[in-house]
Amino acid sequence: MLGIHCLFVHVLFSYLHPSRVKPKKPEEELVRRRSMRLQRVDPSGAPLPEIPAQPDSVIDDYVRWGRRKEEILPIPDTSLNQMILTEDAVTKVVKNRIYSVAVHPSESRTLVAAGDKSGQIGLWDLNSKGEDGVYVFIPHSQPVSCMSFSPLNPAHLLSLSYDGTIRCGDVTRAIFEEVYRTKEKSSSCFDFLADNASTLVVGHWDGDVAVVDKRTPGTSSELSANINSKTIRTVHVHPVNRQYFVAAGAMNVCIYDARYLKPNGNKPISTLSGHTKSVASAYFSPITGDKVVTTCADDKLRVYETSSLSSTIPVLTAIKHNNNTGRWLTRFRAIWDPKQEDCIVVGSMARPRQIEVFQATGEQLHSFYNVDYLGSVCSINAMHPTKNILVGGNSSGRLHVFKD
Ligand SMILES: *[C@@H]1O[C@H](CO)[C@@H](O)[C@H](O)[C@H]1NC(C)=O
Ligand SMILES: *[C@@H]1O[C@H](CO)[C@@H](O)[C@H](O)[C@H]1NC(C)=O
Ligand SMILES: CC(=O)N[C@H]1CO[C@H](CO)[C@@H](O)[C@@H]1O
Repeated sequence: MLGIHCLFVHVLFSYLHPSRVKPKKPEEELVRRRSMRLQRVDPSGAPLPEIPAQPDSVIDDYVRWGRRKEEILPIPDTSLNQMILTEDAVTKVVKNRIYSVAVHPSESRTLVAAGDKSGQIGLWDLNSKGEDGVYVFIPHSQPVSCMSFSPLNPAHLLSLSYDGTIRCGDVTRAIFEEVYRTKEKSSSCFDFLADNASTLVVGHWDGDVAVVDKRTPGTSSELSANINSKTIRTVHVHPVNRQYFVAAGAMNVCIYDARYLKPNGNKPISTLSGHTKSVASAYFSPITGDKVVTTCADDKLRVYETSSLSSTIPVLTAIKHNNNTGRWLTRFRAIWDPKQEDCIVVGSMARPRQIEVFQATGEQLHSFYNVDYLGSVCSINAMHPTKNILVGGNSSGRLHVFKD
């Protein structure tokens, strides 16, 4: 009924074996190549010693991309109270400020990724002890602002960078293939248009969007469309009606139909009105897409009702939220818990340092904090699609993982 999206994929996720990758000098890691092999480095950038080759350990993993309808959590969700942060769930995974995080959908292993300001991607396997579980790659030369594991192949991590490229990293082989490259532009965000990840919509800082088909040869887009926005910070595809995407940028947040995009003169289907400063993000609610949450520099999170798309959609709820992260911290982006329809998760300036959870009505449901192990603002957060796992990234490369 609600278009609840659950795809059951049996995968053989052959375990990371970086020792098989020949080390290369950092100078060789030039972005120009279509495909790159990368060495293992520690988060400060220094190469790690080779570890002896080991037989591939193959994990028969069970990956799901969403909960079954009967598993969707009731509201309010009390399982949030069971999620805690322990000392061993805080680690530095990348060198610099975190711009993006992603959680691998595996239900048997906890595997999280962070992308940083310098172009590093750190992958952390929490089932390995301490820093042994951290793998760092440098597939980009500028901030990695958007990442997602591929729904088609869970060993693939797609990453987008301000350097204008999207790469598809096979993390088991440390090969990062270029799937998209813009000409003289900088990209900000992407999302999968087709739910099998064959096509993508990509946002650019100059206000254009591109549609990319991974199946066509080369690394250019099928279409580049000017959508009359000064800039685009996020694009996000409707979870059910996948032709719709919401683009957020300057002060405008608009919904478009990807089927009718053309190079110029595009008109939005809907405009989400009321923002008075720049918008950091806009995301559809995960199961029905009936709501959108935005994060704006006017100190408000706004929730919109998008079950029917009229040309102007007024604010349903505005939630006061201090956005003043200042210059040195990444801006907040409120996300939805993918396991439920009505649960907004966002970093916070409040003390003790915490990650806040709101209902779409504005009521605060919960806050994640731990005075011993969470001592900083987590600007960028992500949640596991089926398990109780929340990852918060801070502005010096550290991840904090709350779980039950
Ligand atoms: C992915 O989806 C597209 C559009 O829905 C379809 O044309 C294509 O055949 C699919 N590809 C795979 C590998 O399933
Ligand atoms: C990130 O977190 C670590 C550990 O919690 C902390 O030591 C560091 O100061 C934090 N960085 C920032 C920029 O807050
Ligand atoms: C209303 C308000 O104080 N908004 C602030 C949100 O954060 C940005 C910087 O991160 C400030 O410039 C705004 O003044």
